[in-house]
Parts: sequence; C-alpha cells; structure tokens
Amino acid sequence: MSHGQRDTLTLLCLMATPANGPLRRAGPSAKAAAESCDDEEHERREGKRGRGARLRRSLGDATAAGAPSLREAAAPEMSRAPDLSVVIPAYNEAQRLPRTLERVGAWARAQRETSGLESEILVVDDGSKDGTAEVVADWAARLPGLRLVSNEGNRGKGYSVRHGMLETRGKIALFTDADLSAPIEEAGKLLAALESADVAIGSRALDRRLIEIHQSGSRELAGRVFNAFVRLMTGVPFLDTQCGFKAFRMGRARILFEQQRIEDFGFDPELLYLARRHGLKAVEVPVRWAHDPGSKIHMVRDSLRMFWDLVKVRANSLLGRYPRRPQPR
Ligand SMILES: Nc1nc2c(ncn2[C@@H]2O[C@H](COP(=O)(O)OP(=O)(O)O)[C@@H](O)[C@H]2O)c(=O)[nH]1
Ligand SMILES: [Mg+2]
Repeated sequence: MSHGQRDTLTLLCLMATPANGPLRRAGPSAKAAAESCDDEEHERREGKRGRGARLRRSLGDATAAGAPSLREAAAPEMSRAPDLSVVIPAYNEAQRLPRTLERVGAWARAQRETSGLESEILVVDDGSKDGTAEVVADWAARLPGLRLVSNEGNRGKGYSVRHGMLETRGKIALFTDADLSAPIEEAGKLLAALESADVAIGSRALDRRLIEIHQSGSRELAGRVFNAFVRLMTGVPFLDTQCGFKAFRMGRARILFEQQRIEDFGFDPELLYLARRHGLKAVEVPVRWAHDPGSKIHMVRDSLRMFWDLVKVRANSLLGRYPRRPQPR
C-alpha cells in the first residue's frame, strides 16, 4: 500500500463513526477500512497509541522524527492545517447560503467531535450583488474554519472553483454547489473512493434511484447530449461529468487546477481530461441528489458555451497547453 493510500485509509478510519452513515453503507472499500479500524481499535485498547497519534501519522506529521509539525508549517493564525477542505462557489447565493453553511458547519463539527478531523470551508464569492459576501462574513464570526475568497467580479463557476481549490490547505479538498443538491453528508462516499483513487466524481447517472428531484426533461436530455460530446471530444468516459460534487487528493490533483483554463460551466470535463492526461485515477461514485429550483443556469446560452468549451479543451491540448509534469507518488 502506498503512503498516500495509507493516509486516506487512516482518515477513513477516523471518519467511520455513527455520524457517517453513507460511509458505513459503502462497498468493499469501506469494509476494508472498517477492518483496518478494528485493528486500530485493538491497538488503542492495548494502549499502544491513541486517536491523536493516529491522526498525526495519517497527515504525515513528522513530529515523532523531530521534524517540524504540520502545526508549525501552517499559517500562524491557524492552530493546525485542516485535514479536509470544502469549497463552495457562490454567485448571488445570499438566500441559499445560510442553510448550506449551517449544514456544512454541522458536518464539519461532526468530523471534529467524532474523529478529530479539522475542516476548512471556503466560500468563493463570484462578484455577487446580493450581499453574499456579507452573509459569509457574518457566518465566519460563529463558524470556525469558514473563509471568504473573493473574485474581482463575476468570473464564472469554473474560475470560482479553481480560485477556491488553489487556496485550500487540506490534504483532501472537495467542491460542492451552494444549493447542496448533493447533500454534504454524501461526502463520506467520495472520501471512501479516494482510498484507491485520486479523484472521486459524484454521479447522478450510475444509480438513478438516488435522484430525489429530477431536473426538467429538456435539461436531462441536454445533459445526455453533452455527455456524448464530452466522450467524442475529450475521450473522458464518465456517465456524468457535470455533477457539482467532486473530491480530490490535492497532493496529486493540484496540477489539474493549475492547468485548468475553462472558467465557466464547461470546466468539469477539462478537469477530468487533465486527470487522465496526468495519469490520475478518477472514479465515478453514485450519490444522492435533488435538483434545486433556484438554479441560475441559462439553458440555451450556457449549453452553447459548454459545447464551445469542449472545442477549446481539444484545441488547448493540440497547442500543448497542458504540459505533463513529474507527479508526487
Ligand atoms: N449561475 C452561476 N453560478 C455560479 C457562477 N459562479 C459560481 N456559481 C455557482 O455554481 C453553482 C451551481 O449553480 P446552480 O445555479 O445551482 O446550477 P445548477 O444546479 O447546475 O442548475 C452554485 O454554487 C453557484 O452559486 C456564475 O457565474 N453563474
Ligand atoms: Mg443547483
């Protein structure tokens, strides 16, 4: 088992608690994690080491070897670098954000209380004009780990996700839509998948029974046509590239965001194309999902832009704009 896989496995052990129902229901990988947790529990009872020590080891804290700890390496104002980062792109989300921050905050609190895992939450304000930034500032006073990241104007969802992901400090970072169409509690499934992958893609196509509220028929049809073009133009094989719920092992995946060029809604296929290009393993994971009627996507305009984005990815690739670099193992 590689060092990276061991990190994720230990992270999962710490999360496999009653607060993480989806993780317990997950498949064989969760079972492996659970068995490994049993071992850890045995060792804890034996008094050989406790949860804090396991956590530090899982995050690569070299204190035991006399090297500087993550605590010392972190920004001075933070007590410790976070384990998990949640990025929320937000454009005119003042209405939807309070409930979202409450739920993500509760989820983050559960991780801390049950597993000792610290989370940071980054809301990227995409030039909103409805007081989104003020809502975040207000919540930051009572929600530890919440940070506002501001774009200079309205730059698009792709730009916002890239901006937020490049600001994260967690070993694992995930992005989610502000309406939590995929509930944040489903994050356990993505984290379980990262046990053996670098990228975990939330998917609405693998198990349609998990969709609680569907998009309109025309939007679903447009999604299927777009998916066919994604395969044709980029070779990306996944059934749903557009679900706004994806998690990354940032050690290896940071390059995806560094090279990402698409700044509107067509950025997901580019990220997945880049993952393949750089030899990262990406897996599609079925997640619960419910369409939120507050969608601000403009069907015709944004669909046309997304098709054009696929042409741009193809062109960028031919023009050598996605250079390969040596990757950390
Ligand atoms: N519409 C729109 N959404 C943006 C923009 N920048 C960031 N977002 C965020 O992208 C996410 C998805 O938007 P949403 O309207 O729910 O789209 P849908 O669910 O795919 O129909 C939300 O978190 C938005 O706040 C932007 O320029 N336009
Ligand atoms: Mg939505």
